Amino acid sequence: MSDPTPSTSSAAAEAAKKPTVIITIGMAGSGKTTFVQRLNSYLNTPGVMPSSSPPLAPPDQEVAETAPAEPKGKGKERERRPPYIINLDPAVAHMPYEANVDIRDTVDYKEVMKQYNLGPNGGILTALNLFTTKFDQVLGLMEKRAEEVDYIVLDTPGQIEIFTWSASGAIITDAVAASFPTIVAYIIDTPRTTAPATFMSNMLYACSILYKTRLPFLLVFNKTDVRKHEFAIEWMRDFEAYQAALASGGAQEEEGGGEFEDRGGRGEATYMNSLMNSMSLVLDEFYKHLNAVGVSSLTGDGVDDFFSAVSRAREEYMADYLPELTRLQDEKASKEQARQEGNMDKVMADLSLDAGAGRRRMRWAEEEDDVPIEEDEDEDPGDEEDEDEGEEIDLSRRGTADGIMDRARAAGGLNTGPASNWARPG
Ligand SMILES: Nc1nc2c(ncn2[C@@H]2O[C@H](COP(=O)(O)OP(=O)(O)OP(=O)(O)O)[C@@H](O)[C@H]2O)c(=O)[nH]1
Ligand SMILES: [Mg+2]
Repeated sequence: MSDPTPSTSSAAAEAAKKPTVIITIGMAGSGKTTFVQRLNSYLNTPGVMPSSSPPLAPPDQEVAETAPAEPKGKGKERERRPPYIINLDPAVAHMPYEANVDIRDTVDYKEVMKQYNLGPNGGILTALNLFTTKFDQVLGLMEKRAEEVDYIVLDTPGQIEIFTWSASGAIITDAVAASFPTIVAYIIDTPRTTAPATFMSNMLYACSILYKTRLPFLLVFNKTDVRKHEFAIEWMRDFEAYQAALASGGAQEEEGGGEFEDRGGRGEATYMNSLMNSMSLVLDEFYKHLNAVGVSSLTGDGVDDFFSAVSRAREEYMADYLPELTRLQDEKASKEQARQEGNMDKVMADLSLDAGAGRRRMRWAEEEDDVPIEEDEDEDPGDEEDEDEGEEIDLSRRGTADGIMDRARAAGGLNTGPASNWARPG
């Protein structure tokens, strides 16, 4: 990380006063909406917020390096305050919380489907795109409420790719992250990720979102009331444990297996197994940068841990993301300034050229009875081959106005009537 510059420290001071934005992302049915409702009910219940003690992170993670002793900018014993909730899912049928901003109030995705002749996913995507065109207003509302809330929570559409791989998702994420300390909470359906292959595809997705957004990232293993998430923590901590589970095929047998069948049979080295083996080695590095918590959105178990992890992720935003953002903004501003100065230089150069050309034209005009001449069209008036294009021009014979007029007349481009008046170039 670079040394703090004045703009970095002023941006940090500004950001320290702002609420934390939590963007919930996850596969369809992972429990995003229920999770948002759980956060809502937790923050609406009188009590104090937990401190930023280490959450259930993979044990080999060097927590001390990324976690400062206490969160800055906010008191240690913070009272809970109701969050500000934004629903970005136009297709949600039942919403257990009352959103402060609801995309459904702005766009009706079923109407969008009809008007644009789209299927459900296309309709949701287009509805989100339409809403994004107004997102500056949402940002304005968030800024307005910034003093009164500690958390702004975003619920995203069911189909994960609608938010994570669409232009509107990127615009919303970048806009929010540029204005507020922002973290991504990646919700995982724990009981449905017990198969090593499903676990891996979920982790790959998480990895792609982490590297795309570069925001502080929290893995939230949801539905721990149904299945504890310890197995996942162990797989993240120890790739050999993951590979052993893969080899035994044990996890795939639970709850009907995952999305991928172990087609080679128990323990047999299939292509899928060898791919998963390699991926587990690749993802080992990725896991080191992650915080993971187990939560039950149904019972509320683990929500304290989640908020502790959020405090730490906020610090991460301030320490890593914000200086980088400020640096990029400064870089962009100085590039823009350089571009404008370059344009100005070009304009000045053009002006001086024009001034020179103007003087030259004036001289010629005096010599040639005030008839302006284009250099490459001027030839000897007496020459038979005058009309041929591309012939060499003898400037020394540039001569009388008559000659010029003859040539122009011969070329058929000159109105030689009494009112003839050539437009002057430049
Ligand atoms: N047992 C259990 N069920 C949960 C939990 N969280 C969510 N569910 C259930 O999981 C289902 C899906 O939950 P939602 O909150 O709608 O999931 P979502 O990710 O918002 O779904 P989409 O927006 O449609 O993708 C519902 O039946 C919830 O009741 C949990 O912690 N425990
Ligand atoms: Mg939902």
